Amino acid sequence: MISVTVPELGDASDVEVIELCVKPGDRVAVDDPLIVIESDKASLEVPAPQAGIVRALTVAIGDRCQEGDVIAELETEDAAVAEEPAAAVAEAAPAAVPEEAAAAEAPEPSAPASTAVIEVTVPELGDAAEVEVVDLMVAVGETVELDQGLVALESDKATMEVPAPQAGRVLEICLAVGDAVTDGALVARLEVAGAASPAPAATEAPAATEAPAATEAPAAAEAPAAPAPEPLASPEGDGGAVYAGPAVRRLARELGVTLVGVPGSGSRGRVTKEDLKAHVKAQLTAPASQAPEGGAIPPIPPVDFERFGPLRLEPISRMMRAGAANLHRSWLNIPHVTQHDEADITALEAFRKSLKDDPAAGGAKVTPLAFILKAVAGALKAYPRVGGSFHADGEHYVLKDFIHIGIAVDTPEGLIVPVLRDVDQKGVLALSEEIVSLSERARARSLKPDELRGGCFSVSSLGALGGTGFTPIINPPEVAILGVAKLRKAPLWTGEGFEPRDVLPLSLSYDHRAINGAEAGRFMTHLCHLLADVRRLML
Ligand code: CAO
Repeated sequence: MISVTVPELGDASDVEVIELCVKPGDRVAVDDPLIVIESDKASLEVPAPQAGIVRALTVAIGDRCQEGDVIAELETEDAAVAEEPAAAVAEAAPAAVPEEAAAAEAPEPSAPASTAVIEVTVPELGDAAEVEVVDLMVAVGETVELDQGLVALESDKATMEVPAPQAGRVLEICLAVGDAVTDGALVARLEVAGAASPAPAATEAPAATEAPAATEAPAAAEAPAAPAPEPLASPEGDGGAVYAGPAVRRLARELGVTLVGVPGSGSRGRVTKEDLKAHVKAQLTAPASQAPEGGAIPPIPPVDFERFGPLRLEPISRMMRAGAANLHRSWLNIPHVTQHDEADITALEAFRKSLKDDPAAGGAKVTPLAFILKAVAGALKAYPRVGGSFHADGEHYVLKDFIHIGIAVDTPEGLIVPVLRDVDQKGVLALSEEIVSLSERARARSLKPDELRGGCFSVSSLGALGGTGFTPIINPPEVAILGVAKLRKAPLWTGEGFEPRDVLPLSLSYDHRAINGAEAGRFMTHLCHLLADVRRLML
């Protein structure tokens, strides 16, 4: 029989038991989680140091405990072995300790031979005296790359991330969501490769690496504290925003199941092994029962890409993940239809080019997009349903007495859609300046939350890049979006002959539940009409 104790807790003196993963009488394998404990910074599972039978749990949910407190009594599979002094076991039967267990239980070499601990602080905040911590983007124990965001801060003017100044491992996060901080406040401590650190972790490391894993294992079994706390909510891979422990993640990997979408029944929505098994069971049985209705979306089976050649893994940014979820939601919920048309913008282009030398334009960068937004505002005034939304009550349609239009901006982190307000009330020059300002700030990730909501309609312009047309995906709760492709010279029939004209391909994707084909057709005809004669934009 061995006593399982609370592992080393780093800075946390006191943790709360938030979940019991086993009950007395349960048979557990090595590394199976026994309980889950949580400090204010991280959560971790206390694993079974050896395979065996749980004889007693000595804590209950809500209990607070400290490093070294006994949490369970475990009758190991080989009780005789367990009763031997740790060192003797190691000498007598080093091979009896499974390699995996040895690795898991040996005190983790908490620092490579040459490491340093660095402190990351809040950088210069400009004119903002104080900012609020709005997101912790990493967890204790996580490996981070150079420039990876650690925390997100928000003032009343902007949001910003504090990046990792070096690649390394997060030892401590020193802030909590909701904290108000100023320049120089300590954000986190990172263990990084480099000069030997005076931190105790670094000095202990060589001893840990020199000691053979098998010799360490039984000793570790008495104090299963050794593994570094693995964050339950890891931002990597499939389990991005999923709250699940390492054992569940391991099982998910073994089964080839993504944890996203697995409903968690544990404390605070944590996904347990039982949840995962139930999910797999449901997935296996669902196609048979749902196939005739065609309601189930067959999952794309996971592929072991390594079989086909060498790989590199690139982290998916938070923005890209959020964008992917929005696009998927839209694609699955909205019956999209796309109406294509072409606008003759020869006169518009002549006028736009003339603005380059016009002192009235003040040297502003004026692209076709500003005119397109102005024309869309005119078309939305004439066809307000296109700028409307379904009401959440399912019984009304919302018609808006304002015209706010989003523009899709391509950034290195992913697509983002800032919104220009009251487009119908602004001139082309003001809109041009706003497009430049919003797209620059979108790429610098300094848009305010309010600048990202409230749109009635979106425009996605790939005109600068090329292409003859594409079908954009609607940005809900909006019901329509305009895709703009590259302007080209084309011969157009004037009634008397062909003339070279500037032709702009446009594609309107619309929600067919909200807008019928005739209305979409009329909207596009009106839009093209407005673009063909810029004078009409003044009306
Ligand atoms: N046809 C031909 N040329 C075009 C054009 C069009 N439809 N639209 C713009 N251009 C020209 C501009 O006039 C400019 O050239 P000049 O400087 O000589 O005038 C050049 O292309 C570059 O324009 P831009 O991209 O800097 O500016 P913009 O106002 O057209 O677009 C913005 C701004 C933010 C929308 C754009 O930078 C962007 O991010 N586009 C990508 C949007 C996207 O990814 N959509 C896909 C979403 S679905 O996945």
